[in-house]
Amino acid sequence: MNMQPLHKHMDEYALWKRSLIREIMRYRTWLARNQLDTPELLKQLEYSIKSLRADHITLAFIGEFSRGKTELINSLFFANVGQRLLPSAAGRTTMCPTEIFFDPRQATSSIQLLPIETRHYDISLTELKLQPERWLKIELDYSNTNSLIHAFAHIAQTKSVPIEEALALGFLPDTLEPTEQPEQVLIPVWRHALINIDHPLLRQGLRIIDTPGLNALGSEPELTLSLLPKAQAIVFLLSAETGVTASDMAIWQQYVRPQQSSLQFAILNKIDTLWDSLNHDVFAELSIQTIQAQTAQKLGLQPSQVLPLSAKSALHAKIYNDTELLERSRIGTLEDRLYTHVVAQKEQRLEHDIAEQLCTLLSNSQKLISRRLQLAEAERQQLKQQPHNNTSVLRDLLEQAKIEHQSYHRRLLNLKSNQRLLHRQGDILCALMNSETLKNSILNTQKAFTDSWTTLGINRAIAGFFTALENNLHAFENEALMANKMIRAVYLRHSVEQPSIGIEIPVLKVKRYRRDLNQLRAKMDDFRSNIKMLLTEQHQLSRRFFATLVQEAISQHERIRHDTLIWSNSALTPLVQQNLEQKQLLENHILRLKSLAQSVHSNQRRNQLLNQFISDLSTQQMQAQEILRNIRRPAPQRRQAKVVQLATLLTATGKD
Ligand SMILES: Nc1nc2c(ncn2[C@@H]2O[C@H](COP(=O)(O)OP(=O)(O)O)[C@@H](O)[C@H]2O)c(=O)[nH]1
Ligand SMILES: [Mg+2]
Repeated sequence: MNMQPLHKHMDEYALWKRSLIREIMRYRTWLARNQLDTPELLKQLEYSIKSLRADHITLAFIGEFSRGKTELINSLFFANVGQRLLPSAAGRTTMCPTEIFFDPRQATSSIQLLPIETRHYDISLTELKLQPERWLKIELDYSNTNSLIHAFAHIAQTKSVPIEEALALGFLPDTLEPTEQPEQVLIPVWRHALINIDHPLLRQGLRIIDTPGLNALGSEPELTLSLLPKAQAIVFLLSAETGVTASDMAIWQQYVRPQQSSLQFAILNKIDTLWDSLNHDVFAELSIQTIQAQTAQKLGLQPSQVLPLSAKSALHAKIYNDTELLERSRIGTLEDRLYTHVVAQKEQRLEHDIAEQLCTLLSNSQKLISRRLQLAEAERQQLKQQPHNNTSVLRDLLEQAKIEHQSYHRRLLNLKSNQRLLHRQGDILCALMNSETLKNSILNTQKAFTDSWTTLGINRAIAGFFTALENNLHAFENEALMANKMIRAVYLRHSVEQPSIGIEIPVLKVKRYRRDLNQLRAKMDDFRSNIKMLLTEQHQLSRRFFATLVQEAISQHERIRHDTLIWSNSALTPLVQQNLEQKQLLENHILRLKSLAQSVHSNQRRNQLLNQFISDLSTQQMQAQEILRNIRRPAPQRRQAKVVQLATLLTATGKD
């Protein structure tokens, strides 16, 4: 098994992304030098660079309090601090959801804290993140570990308030922690924490979400509805000490399982408590295996999907460089899985979204240059064979080139009008995802909410809202069908005219939107079936609905509009680009033939000019070849898989 630490892999991943960005920039320069840099293509390349730069890997840690989530985060990522960085102790420590990341745009490291009282306003967390004045900001001094630890201690702050106030803030009655005073309960001081620190792994694009237990998941629905779905992986923690309790099960079923788009890992933490009670290694191993199997069965997983480990021993082992203990903690297995599953999935997505598309564009440019080179080579041969009659040969070649040039010119004009049609269709599609339409339907629902005095009325309002969303998506799908028909027809026509095109037809993919909407429907149905239980106060119910499910509908709309806009601007780019490149090169070719044909040139001078041109073309081609080769280089993980394969092959051959 590959036991290399996670940060090494993240380094490789980040390096690979950076090399892709570098190659895109080189390609941009190459295009400019060859006068092939069209605004559409430049926009597309800019977008690729931006998405590579903004790429993140988000890991969310979920589980009941005291399962060791924070300890695991400390041991996976912050052991280099030499101490326990994030507060972790017996009982409840992490009181608010905490996002840890590095934002290079901010001048200093900081921790930002959102007061719990903001729950009184009808503002979603997403919006609050855009209002820095509502957060308490504490600057962090990264060189001083103690001051860091002191600042992080804020995450654990609690205060005592009357029960009614806790309920008004949205806490569910059965999750409240009593205090010594009657009628008073403990609640977190902060609602959410954002930690921005400069740390090698975070710098490479890793984001971590630490969560408190069930109480926060239940009272901060936006967390489950908008923050968790953005995570590539959810690490669900259990403790070998307690096994799978009822509240562990509730978290697993309500919050982890439904996040189908992310990878899920179930961790059986604190296996060191089994070492203590059973000194003999064989017994300890057996009892770990037994709990692992039981846990897997309860969660409906394969035993191999439950990873036993000890976060505490791992942290200790890393701080004190104890390799034996590190091995025993089994943290390596999790690091390995995070790498082989999470990073690999990301790599594949980037390869598919960015690298493949670039390869198509580049290999087209390259093919074209090869053909021009062949042409020039043929000219040179002709000139060599007919040294006395070369002006008429050149004139023939010139005629041929002009005819070819005409045909590209016509195709480009055609494409331009297709592009106008496509933009119009794109406008129609975007108009369907217009925020005004959605806003109206939200206002209607809001009114229906306030006007209804019964569960039934609210139920109807929600159903009505969903129907409006569904009708809208239906209309969108119909329009998308038409747009895709058009794109297919254009591409097919061009591939008949130029069989060498070999470009995958970029249709607008709409299936995923239906899937997203179906997931939203499931959540809304859930919400509706829980209304009776939740109907403590209508205002709160409504606030919860609008801050979460409606917010999600809004972001789905935004995502669709964003995708559609990009699509309608870029769907024809490969075709336009290809024709434009052909036309451009023919123009250069014509100019050159004209100048060669001028009678002032001696044969020798003609040969010189032609040689010069052939050598220029070869250089350009070599450069394009090199960029292409670099972009084609497999992502680190695929590369490694190849090396392993090769090594196995070599050993096998060696044995024969
Ligand atoms: N024995 C043992 N204790 C652990 C382990 N991981 C965490 N703990 C302890 O469990 C308590 C709760 O840990 P914490 O990380 O705060 O849990 P969280 O609430 O899930 O974030 C702390 O006292 C930790 O030291 C472990 O692997 N073994
Ligand atoms: Mg914690």
